[in-house]
Amino acid sequence: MSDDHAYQAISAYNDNLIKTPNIDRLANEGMLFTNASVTNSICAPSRAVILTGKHAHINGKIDNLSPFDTTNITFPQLFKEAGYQTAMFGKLHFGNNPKGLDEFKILPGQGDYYNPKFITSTGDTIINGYVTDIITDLTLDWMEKRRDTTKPFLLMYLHKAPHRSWLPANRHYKTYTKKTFPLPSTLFDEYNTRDAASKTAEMNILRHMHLGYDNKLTPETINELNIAYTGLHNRAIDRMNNIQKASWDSVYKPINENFKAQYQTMNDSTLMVWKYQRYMQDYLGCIAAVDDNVGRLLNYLDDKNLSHNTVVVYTSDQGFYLGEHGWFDKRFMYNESFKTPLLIKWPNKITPGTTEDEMVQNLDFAQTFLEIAGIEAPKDMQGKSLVPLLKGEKEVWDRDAVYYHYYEYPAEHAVKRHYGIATKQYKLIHYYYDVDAWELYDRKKDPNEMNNVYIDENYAEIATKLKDKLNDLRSLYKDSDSLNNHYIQIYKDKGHIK
Ligand code: SGN
Ligand code: CA
Repeated sequence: MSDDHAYQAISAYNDNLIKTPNIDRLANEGMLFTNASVTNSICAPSRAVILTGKHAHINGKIDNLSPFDTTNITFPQLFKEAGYQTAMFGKLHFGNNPKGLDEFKILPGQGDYYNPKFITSTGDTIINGYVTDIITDLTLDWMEKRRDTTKPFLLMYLHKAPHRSWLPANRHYKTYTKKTFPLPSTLFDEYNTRDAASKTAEMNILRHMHLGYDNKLTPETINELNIAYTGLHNRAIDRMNNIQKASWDSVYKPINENFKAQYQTMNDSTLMVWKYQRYMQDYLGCIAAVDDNVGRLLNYLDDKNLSHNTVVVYTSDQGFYLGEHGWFDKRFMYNESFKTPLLIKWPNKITPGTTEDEMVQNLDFAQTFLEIAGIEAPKDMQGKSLVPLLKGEKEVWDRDAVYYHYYEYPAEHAVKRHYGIATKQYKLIHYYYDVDAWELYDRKKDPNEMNNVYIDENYAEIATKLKDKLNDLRSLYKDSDSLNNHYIQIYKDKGHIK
């Protein structure tokens, strides 16, 4: 799993931006899910849903800020009880250590790209190097030296990349900073048909992405150009040692010089395009290292003759905006952050090269993994095992809608609280708490979700039906207005809102 990896940046889904031959191997040798989504598009809540098989309102982890309730049963605990050897390496982002793992080495919070610190069961340690390579080194070290070959294993290999603030490895920033990427058709979206939530969100590349922190202009450049200061200096860069920093400067200083030379001639639109290109260069540069390292791990499995009976799953904690609607970040129920990559390889069970467009969610992962391993899933898990889909038995799959609920507001990026329902054809979203607004999209006619048709008379009947269905889903998953109020009250108690 990686963090904030948009499906648009995996060549098995879309090869306009980057080639990811190693991740693509999982699609070529297994199944590519084109309609996989999350239930709440933000990091720690997504991980909690994956681990517990329960929606956020049930497992309690509604946002990145609240603590994870460790009385929840997580699937690694069940694997361990069933005799599996279990291990986790990389980013968890929970504030507490994982349960049910024989060994873990995890990053504190978001973790760092360069010379990162790791939390282990025996204390903290700083490891020199680049985080994506290190997480793989730790994983392969465990596989090679401490894996008990008499037992089956569950390994959670969790990248920090490509999370903000996007610091690529030296071998990748040298090439990616020279590239130019195609602009998304909705880069200059002005949110005309949408409700206030899109207009007030703070994740527009032109207005909210920081020239310093995100785009790597130095404080000196920003001062010299008298730019009203937007964003802190990127402290993550300060972790580099002298050699790493000298290499970084050899590439990023010329970028600063080049920006200085053109700044006076820039308008909003050219500045937007410049920021988008800088964003893509660093973001995709981070993904290039993820892809290299996925290759290392897959090759290891091949070399040790483990591939034939190992299930490999690649996913992200959510999707991400790569300039669509002018945005970066996630949180909204619109496609780019609602959907998440999902590629699964299961030799002799999945027909290689299959594409599956059924609506599946991260909510389904725990029950899927448990069924694959022949372990009984607790009755109160809320997903559905994907095993029938993996085996090509589509006729037993009867899901026609999925549920979504985002909570973290007021907070960074200012995305309002909302819940909604998606079917293959439509998406209905309700923004609540400080607003009461509905949006409806015809996903088939309007795949970019540019036209909110909620007030269009032609869609009145559809809207009513979808509202009924949304209510049914809320009852099925035991969500309610009183739970909304409960979680709002927690923000009030903590002083996040008045
Ligand atoms: C950090 C980022 C945000 C991001 C959240 C959540 N800001 O706070 O841009 O939305 O993480 O991301 S930063 O200034 O610290 O880079 S998540 O993937 O962990 O949910
Ligand atoms: Ca994330």
